[in-house]
Amino acid sequence: MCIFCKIVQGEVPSRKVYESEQVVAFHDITPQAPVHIIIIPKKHIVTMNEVETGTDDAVIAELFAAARKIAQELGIAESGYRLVNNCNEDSGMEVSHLHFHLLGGRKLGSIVS
Ligand code: IU
Repeated sequence: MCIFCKIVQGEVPSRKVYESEQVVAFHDITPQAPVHIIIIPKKHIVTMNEVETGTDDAVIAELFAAARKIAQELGIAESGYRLVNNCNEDSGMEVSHLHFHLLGGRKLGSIVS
């Protein structure tokens, strides 16, 4: 089982900020900004490439809805934030379970490096 699936199952501890039937969000263990939240589907989808149009539409929509809600709750909706998805090797993806990084709480630098 992958590390994020273990977080979903509660086998690995995490600081959750959001949970529903299909989605979990938690504080990143190595935050890159004052707010750094990881938002994931509970279903093990490996990357964006494996998202199935139709089947996964509802869960993908909920990932975005969760990001909006968390941004509001953590007070970064108006100041601004970035939602990042890494896919495969060139992006630097480390955990092979679809996830979005919600980053904010400071002025963010270049989107690429
Ligand atoms: P990436 O997009 O796969 O590179 O990002 C994975 C992120 O997951 C990274 O920022 C890690 O710090 C974070 N993370 C975590 O929050 N908890 C964990 O147990 C593990 C990674 I492993």
